[in-house]
Formats: sequence, C-alpha cells, structure tokens
Amino acid sequence: MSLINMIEFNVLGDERGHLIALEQHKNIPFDIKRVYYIYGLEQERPRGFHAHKALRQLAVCISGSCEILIDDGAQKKVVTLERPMQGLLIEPMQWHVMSNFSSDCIFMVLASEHYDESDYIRNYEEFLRAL
Ligand code: T46
Repeated sequence: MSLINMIEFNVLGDERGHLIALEQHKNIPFDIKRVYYIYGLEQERPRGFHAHKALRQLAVCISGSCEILIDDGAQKKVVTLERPMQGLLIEPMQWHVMSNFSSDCIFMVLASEHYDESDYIRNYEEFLRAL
C-alpha cells in the first residue's frame, strides 16, 4: 500500500447545497465503529504524534483546512486537507501529526474500532522499534 491514500467522495446535492454520504464498505473500506471530530484548534498547536497498532481511520476536514504528516518509518509526507469531499486514510503503523489548522477547521475522523488507549504508540522510538 502506498504512503498516501486519498478517497474522493461523490458529492450529491442540488440548488440547496451539497451532501456527502459516508458508508462502511461502500466508500469507506472498514467497519465504522466510532466517529470523532476536533475543532476550536490553534494553528500553532499540533496534535497527534502517535501511531496506532491496528486502528484504521479516515480523516476529513469538513470545514477549513489543516496539514497532516504521515510517516511510516521509511517515508514521510505532508498532505493538506482542505476539501470536504476528500478523505485521507490513516493506516496502522503510520505515525501522524496534524498541524497548521485554519481557525474554522473541523477535523472529522471515522475509526474502525472503539477508543482503546492500548492501541496507541505515543513514543516515536517505540514506533520505530515496533515496525
Ligand atoms: C488520532 C488522531 C487523528 C477519547 O476518550 N476517545 C476518543 O475516541 C478519542 C479519539 C480520544 N479520547 C481522549 C484521549 C485523550 O485524553 O481524548 C483526549 C485527546 O486525545 P488525543 O490527545 O489522542 O488527540 P489527538 O488529536 O492527538 O489524536 C486524535 C485521536 O486520539 C487519534 O486516534 O489518530 O486524532
């Protein structure tokens, strides 16, 4: 699998506005067991700095924009998320850091599992050792 995997959503809608539907195993390639979103973010306060052991996630900036660094231990790339019809897959064992949030950023994440702190690797050296 490549480092950066984006999914482009079909935009439905009419003269009233736009509508995007996200459905497990249709345009989202995993069971959706949890949805969370972060907002009210400060541009200079990056978040993340971890990898997940098994969790699969899809991140979408449904408002505003931010940058996300994806690092698999061999390669790193920074992607800008700024379109609500575009999602970034964050796969297991990808170290990720979100930064440069616009003031109107709402960063929504669909997750394949319920919240489990034991699935997080929050130390970069430990992440490299676990690869
Ligand atoms: C991720 C990136 C993209 C919960 O209690 N339940 C939850 O479902 C989540 C996601 C978090 N929390 C708690 C854990 C911490 O005490 O909320 C607090 C903040 O979480 P964290 O510092 O991990 O937030 P971020 O923005 O650094 O990371 C989050 C997700 O936690 C993480 O899984 O991949 O967004």
